[in-house]
Amino acid sequence: MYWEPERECMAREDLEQLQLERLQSTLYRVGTHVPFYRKKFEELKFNYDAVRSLDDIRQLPFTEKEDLRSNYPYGLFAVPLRDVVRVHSSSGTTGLATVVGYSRNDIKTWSNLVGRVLTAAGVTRNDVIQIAFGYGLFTGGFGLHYGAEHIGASVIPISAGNTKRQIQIMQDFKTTALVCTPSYALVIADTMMEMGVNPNGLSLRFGLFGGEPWSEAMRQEVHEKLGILATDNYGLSEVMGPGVAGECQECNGLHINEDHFLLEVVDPITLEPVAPGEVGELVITTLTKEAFPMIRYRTRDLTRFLLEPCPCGRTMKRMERVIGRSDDMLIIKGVNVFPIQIEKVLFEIKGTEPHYQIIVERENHTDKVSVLVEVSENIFFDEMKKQRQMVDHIKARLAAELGIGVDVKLVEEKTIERSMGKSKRVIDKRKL
Ligand code: DLL
Repeated sequence: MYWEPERECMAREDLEQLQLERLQSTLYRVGTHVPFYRKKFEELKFNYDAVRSLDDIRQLPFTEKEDLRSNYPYGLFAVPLRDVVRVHSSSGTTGLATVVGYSRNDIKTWSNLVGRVLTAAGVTRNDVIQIAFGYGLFTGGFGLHYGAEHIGASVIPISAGNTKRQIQIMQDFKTTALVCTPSYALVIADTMMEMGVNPNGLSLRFGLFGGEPWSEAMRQEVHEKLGILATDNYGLSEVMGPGVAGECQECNGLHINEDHFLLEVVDPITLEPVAPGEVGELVITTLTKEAFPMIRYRTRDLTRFLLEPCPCGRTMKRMERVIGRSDDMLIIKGVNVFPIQIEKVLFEIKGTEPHYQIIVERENHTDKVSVLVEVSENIFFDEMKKQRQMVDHIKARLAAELGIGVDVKLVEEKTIERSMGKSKRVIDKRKL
């Protein structure tokens, strides 16, 4: 049930003391070894010896993606390259790549934290775990792989793609846990149907999904189609990769590995802390990373802390599923809209396929949004009148959810490109 109960169920007071000690040593390390931070601390006349409480972190500057780019490739490393045993990189969808590094201890910590996430979701050494995340510079494949080996599960490092083969292997090797992005889980489920494979005949019990935002409605869909317990897990390469936070079997928010990361939720405009339990941008400080420590990294991910204790007994604070990135937020006629809100509605409507895309264009200086929705064959080939009714129905439901009207277009099954990894939900033609 727990991987490290002595940590995961620690008394709050002890946890905060540990966080403070680890924060102090992290600040000392970056202040002495990373010129970028040394300079920032000097400019601010910040004396890291004076840090006496966790709240003192608010005196520190934020670190942004741009800082990683301008110190490309190794400028922010806190150890010499000979002590780095691994590098990963996030290409991002825009701009230059960023590079992150791990010492031998960092890899151990990482495996351990992913071990916690896997255990919380129900995986044990008796499981056969199929890792359908890409292996490579992306942290998903290797991160989950090392964690799964660490807890003694049997790992199938199949990587992403070749969906029919995934299903064949799942049948032959008796996979019990599937690890991939939630959108790829749906692609696998649909391909199973096409192949006439009944998921109930498989050994699959758990699905650990992460790497991209997904709605509760999508979780239900995956659960129903694959007959598994689907949990969410979160992380980002800048602070480690997967293993930052993950859901337990309560499926109600992600436990943060707080002994290794200090999380804040701030207002993305004022950069001040939001009121407890309010939504804002997640800011993360690493507390144990050796090779690549990060101070107050602005993730751009929006979420909130859940303040209620969790029945599972873990004392580590939970965060709600990430609703989206501030840079994915659409402003339509002045209203803020996240793709996940559109997803929620589409998943609730009968006859739509769980595949959609949002197109944003600019016409006469105003943003125009159209939602392309795949519908099952019988609806697509139905008479015009019925199609029209379907479009009106979706439009009305979207308007009720979002508070503004958007255009809806029905498209045939398989029109929208399937993704093996992170799916691209929004096509922004304004920037082209
Ligand atoms: O996606 C790390 C990861 C891999 C986490 C596999 C979980 C499982 P990056 O490629 O650096 O790292 O992308 C990080 O992906 O800032 C979020 O915007 C998004 N993201 C990751 N997990 C979730 C999630 C990995 N569970 C970026 N829910 C993050 C919502 C997520 N968004």
